[in-house]
Amino acid sequence: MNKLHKDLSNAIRFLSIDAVQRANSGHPGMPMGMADVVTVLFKSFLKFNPKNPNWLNRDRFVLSAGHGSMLLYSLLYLTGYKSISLKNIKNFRQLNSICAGHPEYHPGTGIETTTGPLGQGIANSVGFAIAEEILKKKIGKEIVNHMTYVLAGDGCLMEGISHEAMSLAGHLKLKNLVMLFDNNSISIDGPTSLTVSDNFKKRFESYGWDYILINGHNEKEIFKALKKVQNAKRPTVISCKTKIGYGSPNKSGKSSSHGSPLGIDEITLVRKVLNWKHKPFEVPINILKEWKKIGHKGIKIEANWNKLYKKKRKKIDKILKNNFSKTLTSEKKNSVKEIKALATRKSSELTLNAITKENNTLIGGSADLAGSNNTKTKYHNIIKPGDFNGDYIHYGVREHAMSGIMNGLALHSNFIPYGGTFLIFTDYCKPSIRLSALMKQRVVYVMTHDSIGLGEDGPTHQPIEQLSGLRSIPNLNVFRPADRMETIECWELALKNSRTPSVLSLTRQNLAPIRKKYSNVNKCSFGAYEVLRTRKKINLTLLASGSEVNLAIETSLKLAKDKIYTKVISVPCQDLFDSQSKSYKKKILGETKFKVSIEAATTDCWKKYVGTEGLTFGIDTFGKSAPYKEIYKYFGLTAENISKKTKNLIKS
Ligand SMILES: Cc1ncc(C[n+]2csc(CCOP(=O)(O)OP(=O)(O)O)c2C)c(N)n1
Ligand SMILES: [Mg+2]
Repeated sequence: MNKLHKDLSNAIRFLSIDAVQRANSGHPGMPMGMADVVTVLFKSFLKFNPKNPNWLNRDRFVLSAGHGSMLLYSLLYLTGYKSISLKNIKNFRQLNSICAGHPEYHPGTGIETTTGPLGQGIANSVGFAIAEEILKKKIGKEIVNHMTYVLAGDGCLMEGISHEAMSLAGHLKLKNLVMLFDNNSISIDGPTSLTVSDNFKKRFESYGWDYILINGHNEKEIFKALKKVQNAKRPTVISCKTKIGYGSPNKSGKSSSHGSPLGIDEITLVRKVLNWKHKPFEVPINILKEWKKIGHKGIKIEANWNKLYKKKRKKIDKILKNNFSKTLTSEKKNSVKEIKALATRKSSELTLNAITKENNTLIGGSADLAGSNNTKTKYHNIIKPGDFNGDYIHYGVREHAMSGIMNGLALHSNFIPYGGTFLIFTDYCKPSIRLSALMKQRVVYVMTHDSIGLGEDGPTHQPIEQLSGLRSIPNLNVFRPADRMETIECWELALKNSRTPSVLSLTRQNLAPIRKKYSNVNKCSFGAYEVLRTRKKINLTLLASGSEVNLAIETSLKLAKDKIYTKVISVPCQDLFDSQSKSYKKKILGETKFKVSIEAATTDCWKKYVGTEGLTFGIDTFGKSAPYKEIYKYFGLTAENISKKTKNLIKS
């Protein structure tokens, strides 16, 4: 083996070994096994500039096997990224270190996405690759022509999301996507023969991927495979046969090197085997220089690219600009002219119709429910295999991959992805929704059929605990609009919040309009606001969201007949309401002793508002299969039942 290659890859190995040992925690096996592959990739193929990690046309390198985070930190440090110093590496896994246990996305650091939950990085990388193709179509192949490389292990490929994402990538013929499969046949419980007997070649080829099998420790084979994929016609898996913990005499090839420090004695032996005579964390100056040289190459490459970019910059900026406010304002003005009852999924479609007319950056889609989620508009062009002149993705029945792919689309550049399915199937999207929130990405989840109001499809399809679960995810706005005006306002908030993902929970059934006047203040931005009061001085506060706001109004009017006076508060977004000022919250919640909530879902997330004195009306069991009005009755969600129980409460 070439001496330089050996030195370069051993630098990665020993930084990883030493950092894990010092932290007394972490995963040395994967970086030791994949060091050869990534060395060749970074040295001879990857287009990147450590001095500008945000360069639009950089190749994306995604570490889906996030437990091997030290591999990424070593590469970033060695090639000269400012984000990662040797001191940071010595602080691996310590509080607030950029070198966190698993890679955590921070813009401008070289860490392209947050990984660790296995398989997510694969879906992200499909999103990156789609984004590249779309952007290339929009602004030209001289400006956008980069690759996406994703490093995935046995674990990533066992996960369901890998099947969904790779199947779609193959279908779409994403030739700019390369997977480096760390085919070491070891995972935590031992050899993968315990759990997997897939024929990888057949598996990937059946998706429409090319498959190249190589020895992942042979520099020449690695080079040849990477050279080949530069002109691929389809996505490619380079299956790298590697030894986990390469170089460790007692632990290589064994799961014992996967996730614990090797131990001082073993590390001494590895130093002997790999002939590495340097102290912990010491990378000899000549080797460091070689690595820095590799990083340096990108400066010139980007500078040349910049000459082209500058010429077209104005045009590109125009293409990538997001400006929805005017359109949304005129939508709001239009909406008050109509007084028809509408499902909020339909209101969402009308909003999307308006904003997709001229927009370049919204990328719509749905997991095989376009007609039910109302996500596709007449202005969309559909993305097809090998044809990326579009802005709408038919994700197929692949909710999890859709969500992970949307994260990739959002991370790539200026795109704002939105995708639909039924609210019940947020359970199939949840790991990726959580990552949208953690990574502060503007991804919009359009979740329709949001309660028992969907009717006959029954309890398997009726969300009950989903709203409550989603509301408990930090940095996620869960919107449940009550009519067309609120739907437009919620869309406006979802699009404006560039660092918070949103779930739009929308009805299948029609809802009568509540807001009949145009207001230039976005009332949903307060999270909760008054829509009705039956007298100046009131004895009760009724809180409701979405389809139950009309029910609250009906109840309120009924109670007024019995001289119980109320105000009705629409709560389109608990997350935003919870972040309002103390005085605003007091104004909403502090006026009456008794408070009552109504939402056709679990009641726990309303208890914080109604307190011990109040009542919650909702559903704390599974739904029912029947026409929806009957189900509402069955669960006591009627003005009659609620007003009766409320009267008793006030009298008590
Ligand atoms: C979704 C998910 N499930 C479980 C884990 C815990 N986990 C981390 S690594 C790993 C095994 C991965 O095996 P492989 O990808 O082959 O990695 P290697 O041991 O070869 O480094 C598991 C189960 C995880 N991180 N994510
Ligand atoms: Mg493995």
